[in-house]
Amino acid sequence: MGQSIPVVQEPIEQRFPRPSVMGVVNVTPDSFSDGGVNFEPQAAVASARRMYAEGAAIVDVGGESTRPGSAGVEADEELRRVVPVLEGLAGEVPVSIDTSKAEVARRALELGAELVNDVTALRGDGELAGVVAGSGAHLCLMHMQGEPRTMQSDPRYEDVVSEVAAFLEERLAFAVAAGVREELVCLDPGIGFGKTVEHNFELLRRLDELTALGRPVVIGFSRKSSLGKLLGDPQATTGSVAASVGAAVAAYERGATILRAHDVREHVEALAAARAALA
Ligand code: HH2
Repeated sequence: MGQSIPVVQEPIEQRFPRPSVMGVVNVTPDSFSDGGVNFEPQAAVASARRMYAEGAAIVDVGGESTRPGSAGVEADEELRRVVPVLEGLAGEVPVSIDTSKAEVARRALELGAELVNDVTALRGDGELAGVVAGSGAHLCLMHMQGEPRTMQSDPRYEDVVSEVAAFLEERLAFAVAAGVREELVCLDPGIGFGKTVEHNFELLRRLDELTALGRPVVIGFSRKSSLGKLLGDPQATTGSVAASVGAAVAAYERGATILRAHDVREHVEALAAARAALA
């Protein structure tokens, strides 16, 4: 397999002005809110093109669900899912690859992906840090307590915000020590990854403690079950579009830079209004 050509990327702050929307395209049969919708490559490519036309700054393509309870897929299967989509978007739509696997990231970067979004924050695959550093790509480091199979069984923290902040600070230092330029890294508290409804909202309420780490913050509250639970359904597995938009606007006002969302048009429009009010 060939090497991806290192490109000189702009710092995250320049490439993704506040607020920027990251569209979500899950090429999976089982993602928690859009599973199956974009499983066919043509459908995924069409969704990604639409999201870009609707104002997404980048589209996050993933071939493995990390929903609560999921077991994960092998690299071969993940590649089989995402490669046709990346080929269909190459040179046309800016792409981020949602993966924890070095092999998948390497291929995606060869096909033009500009950001690696790793929900394990470089803890999952020992080779991923080197792949990202060597490519000069942007990197998103996300917090998760436990692993997807069990993470929602009984998440506990002494103080969720300071623990997430300490974790992200440590993973940022790890990435930089591995050769990733700090200005290319953004940080994500991992809404719903080993967290209760209260933990998730505490993270939004005290988002300034995460922006204080000095890196742009990504928030992915879109359609997450905490929103459905907040609105009164204790068994909810998803949340509404309206609640997602509300959470994204609140996150933006509290300092988030990139909002990861399935319903791009609604988020872009709401954030444009919020931005005008804040400017
Ligand atoms: N959430 C999901 C997946 N990847 N990456 C970042 N950086 N932040 C997030 O909050 C985040 C993420 C889960 O959502 P989704 O992709 O819609 O579902 P699934 O993991 O079931 O495919």
